Amino acid sequence: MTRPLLGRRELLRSASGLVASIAAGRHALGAPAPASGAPGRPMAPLSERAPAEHPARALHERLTGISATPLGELDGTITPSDLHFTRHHAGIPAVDPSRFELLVHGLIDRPTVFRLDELRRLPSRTVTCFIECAGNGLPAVRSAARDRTPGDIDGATSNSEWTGVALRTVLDEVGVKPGARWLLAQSEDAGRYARSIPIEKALDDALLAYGQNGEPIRAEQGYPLRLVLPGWEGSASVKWLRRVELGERPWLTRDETARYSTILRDGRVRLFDFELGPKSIITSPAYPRTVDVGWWEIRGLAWSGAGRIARVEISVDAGATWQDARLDAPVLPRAHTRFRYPWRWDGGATALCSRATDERGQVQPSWQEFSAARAPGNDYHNNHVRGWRVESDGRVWFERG
Ligand SMILES: Nc1nc2c(c(=O)[nH]1)N[C@H]1C(S)=C(S)[C@@H](COP(=O)(O)O)O[C@H]1N2
Ligand SMILES: [Mo]
Repeated sequence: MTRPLLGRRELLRSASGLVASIAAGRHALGAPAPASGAPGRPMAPLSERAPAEHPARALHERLTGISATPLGELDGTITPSDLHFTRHHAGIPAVDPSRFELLVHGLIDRPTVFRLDELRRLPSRTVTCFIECAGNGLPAVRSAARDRTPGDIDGATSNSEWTGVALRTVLDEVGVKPGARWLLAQSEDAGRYARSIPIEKALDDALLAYGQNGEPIRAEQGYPLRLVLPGWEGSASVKWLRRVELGERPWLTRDETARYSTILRDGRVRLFDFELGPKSIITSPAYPRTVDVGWWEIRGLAWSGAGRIARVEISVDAGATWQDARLDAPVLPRAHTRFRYPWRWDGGATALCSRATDERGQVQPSWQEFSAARAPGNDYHNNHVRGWRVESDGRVWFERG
């Protein structure tokens, strides 16, 4: 390696110093070749990605399955809408917005049908939050395969700006009767997907969302209307919403009993285990990229269903010692948070890991702690520390922890 190495302080002082140093190591310095001077192409009503960029979701089972966000190819915190992961159990229904109706009934004073334009007239709000599948990270639990990208491991989480009407506003309109403790949110997809939601969450921050990152929700995300329950397992955020019923007890639908229970090692089962724990993953450097000797910025995402991320620690020596990463502001509650940590690779074999703590003081468990608490084969809400093994030849492999 002929590249000049920067000191840590220099790197921290000057990001452009790093760029200059890398450039100087690889190329002779000189003015860039002049552009041709010919005008570029004209624009179109819709813009496109730069021709050299091809980020894409990995598809697993096309009819009922998951498409995964390519976390290792993205910067910042907002997931581009066409790269938002998708999970569905019965395909993506085509819902005609002009014929759309939301029925609200049950233990309420005024059973009501809302058209989409009526919902859009109600006071609205915008919230940035992640949606994460309860089974996210399942590949890491089920196999020890090392050739996994960040998206392969944890790509069933995405972060968007959602706009809509607070479910509380709609419930105030229809008048909830005393005694209503739960509500059923049902979809109009082919499986009539339905979940029971406690009234406390419905009255707290539940959103009936019609907007995603500034435009109507994508068909795959539940167009024209979905439930968004910030911080809760994605499976409870019912898409293609059709019906809300208020009642005294949960309905125990197939979609909440055949799946989504947490089975503990001591044999007990947690039903309605909604909130997701603190979690993080280093998105770079990560498989399939390689590293060479010198300075790198370790980058990753952290999030928690309990609120804000308070701290992310990084270990560059396989968990022996930990240092705090820098968190990008603003740190939003129940939203992806970007962390960064400068790392100088000296060429030795090691492993990189990240560990998140949320504002409630919950810490991401180790693989040993996590797997000791769970019944074997129970993959839901797995948030144990993930690692990346760095070999002395510069190759980087996923490591479960
Ligand atoms: N109607 C309906 N809503 C649904 C589902 C479904 O199959 N049908 N899947 C759930 C699951 S398991 C998850 S993880 C989230 C995923 O939301 P997304 O596809 O917008 O990422 O939607 C939830 N809402
Ligand atoms: Mo899910």
